[in-house]
Amino acid sequence: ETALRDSFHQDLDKSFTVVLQPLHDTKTECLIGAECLMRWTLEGKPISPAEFIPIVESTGDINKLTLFTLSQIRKTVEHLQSEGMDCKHYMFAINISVVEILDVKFESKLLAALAQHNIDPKRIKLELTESALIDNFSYVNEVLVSLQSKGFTISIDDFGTGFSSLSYLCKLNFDEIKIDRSFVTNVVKDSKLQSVFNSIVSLAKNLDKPLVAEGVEDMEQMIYAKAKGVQYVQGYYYSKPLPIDAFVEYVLEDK
Ligand code: G
Ligand code: G
Ligand code: NA
Repeated sequence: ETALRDSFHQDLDKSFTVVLQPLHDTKTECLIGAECLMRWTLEGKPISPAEFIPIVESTGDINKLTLFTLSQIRKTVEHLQSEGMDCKHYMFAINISVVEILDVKFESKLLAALAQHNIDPKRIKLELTESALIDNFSYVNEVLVSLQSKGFTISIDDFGTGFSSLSYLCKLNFDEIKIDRSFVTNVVKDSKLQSVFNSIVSLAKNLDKPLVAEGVEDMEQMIYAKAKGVQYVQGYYYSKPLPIDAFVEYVLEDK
C-alpha cells in the first residue's frame, strides 16, 4: 500500500487513463453519454479502482482524479467535434467520493475546472454511492442542493447495496437512482433478483426519479429493464468501458 501511495505521486499524468462506458436510452436505444471510469496501470499491471481509490482518498488526492477526469471529458468532446459529431446533448457521469464533498472548496474547484474546460454542469452527472451518503448527511445534502442549483445531476450509485434506511431518501436531494449491477445481471432468470429489481423500480416511480440500470449484459436484460420502465442502461450488452479513441469510434458507428 505504501508502494502504491508513493507511485501515485510520481504517476498521475503518466499512467492514469479515463475509460468511458456508453449510456443508452432504453426507449430509443440511442447513445446519451457515458460513465467515466479511472484506470491505473503501474509497471504494466492494471490496479483496480477498488484497490487504488481508497488509497487516493486517504492521501487527500482524490479530487485530482476528478479534475483529471474533467480534462479527459474535454478531450473526448473536442475529439468528437473534430469528427463533426454534434455531442452537445451528451451526459458524462463521474464518480465522486464523499471525502471530496467534505472539502469546503469542492464546488468551487469543480466549477472552476468546468469553466476552464468549457463544460456545462448540465452535462455532468455526479455519481455518489448510497452508503457513503449517510454519514455527514446534513452537510452533504446542503452541498448537493447547491450543486443541483448549478445544473448538475445527482445520481445515487450502487443503489440497493447500502443497507441504508429508506427515510434518508425522503430528505436527500438527488435526481436519479442507479440500480446496482448485482440486481441487474441475471435478473431474467432469478425470481429473487426480480423482486428486488421491481421494488426499486416502484420506489423510483413513486419518488418520480429516473432509473439507470448498470451491468446489462445481454438483450434479454435490456428488454426486461425497458419493460419495467428503466430509462437508461449501460453494460457489456452495449459496450465495456472504452478508451477515448475507441469511444469516439463507437459514437461514429452508433450515428
Ligand atoms: O471499473 P470498475 O472497476 O471500473 O470501477 C469500479 C468503481 O470504482 C466505480 O463504480 C467507482 O465507484 C470507482 N471509481 C472508478 N473511477 C473512479 C473515479 O474516478 N473516482 C472515484 N471516486 N471512484 C471511481
Ligand atoms: O461502481 P460502478 O458500478 O459504477 O462500476 C462499474 C464497474 O462495473 C466497472 O468495473 C465496469 O468495468 C464494470 N461493468 C460495467 N459493465 C458491466 C457489465 O455489464 N457486467 C459486469 N459484470 N461488469 C460491468
Ligand atoms: Na459509478
